[in-house]
Amino acid sequence: MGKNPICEMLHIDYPVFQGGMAWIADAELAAAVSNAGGLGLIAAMNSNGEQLREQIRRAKTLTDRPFGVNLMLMSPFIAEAVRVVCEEKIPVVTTGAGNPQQYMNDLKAAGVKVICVVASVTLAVMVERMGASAVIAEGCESGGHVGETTTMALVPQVVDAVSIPVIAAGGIADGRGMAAALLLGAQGIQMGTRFLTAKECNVHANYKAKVIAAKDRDTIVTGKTLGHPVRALKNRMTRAFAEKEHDPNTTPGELEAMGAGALRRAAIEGDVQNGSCMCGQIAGLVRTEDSCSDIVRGICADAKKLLGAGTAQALLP
Ligand code: TUI
Repeated sequence: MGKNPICEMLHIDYPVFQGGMAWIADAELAAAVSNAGGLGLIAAMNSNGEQLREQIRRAKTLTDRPFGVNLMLMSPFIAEAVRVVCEEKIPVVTTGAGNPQQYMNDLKAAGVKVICVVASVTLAVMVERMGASAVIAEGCESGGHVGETTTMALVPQVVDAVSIPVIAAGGIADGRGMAAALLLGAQGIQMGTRFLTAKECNVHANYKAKVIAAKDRDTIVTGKTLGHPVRALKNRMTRAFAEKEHDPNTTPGELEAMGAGALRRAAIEGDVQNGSCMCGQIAGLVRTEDSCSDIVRGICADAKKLLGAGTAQALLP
């Protein structure tokens, strides 16, 4: 068995993280991914401190394995979420959609490992200096909030710029994607879209069905004019949003109002026409609803085969 630095650091079997999908990544999904030997993460995004604590305690009843919390830095509840993570002795957090600087000291003082999602080399270097334990280099193929650089271009540039481990994200949903990421120099992967259709994922069935039906060109990025571009499946909502966004008479407030509550509408209520079905470009490859265990083990086994015995020995368990 090879030694993978991310597996060693986090006491997990496979270097596979589940993306911290807002309104979707709950205790059940996180526990299922952790039970499969990967790293499950509860999304703190839509929860206040006490709701997050409830999810954390629920996950603790569902798994004895390590799991983490994803901190969305634009969340109105971010300060409470950081406090609860420290109090509940969560071993690792991932951060996204911003610069984690102001929370870094508290998290590290509480013994929490901080792994930051970055969309640029600049931020990767900054968070390494702040004490991040690893970075997740997320390309713009991802669903949700995206940067501008593709995974193929971003990952090797981040790998060369930092000395901490790099996890690749964006556009990865099978063993081929994982093998490619490892060859680019990443030491692990994070997947959102693939886990969105997992059996243990509680997202609304309409949302899952739309992801499974999606083809390669079915996503679009909207919200660039607001400063937070978001990738989601094309639907009535994204068409209306894109139209408004290109109309010079539209105010930013009107656009913000259109976006508010849209993810909840799709993920919880199942309104996949008027809600936001955030999802990555790799959706076209995701055709089945599988268990988290089949996903994690299957992808690692396929990647290992593709890489060949020598390379695989060094990179995978
Ligand atoms: O955060 C994500 N994906 C998300 S967050 C989210 S919730 C949301 N809903 C509506 C509007 C906006 C967000 C849905 N999906 N991924 C991690 C990620 N972080 N991707 C890109 C970044 C990123 C981008 C710029 C991180 C830092 C950054 O720069 C910040 C700085 O200050 O330099």
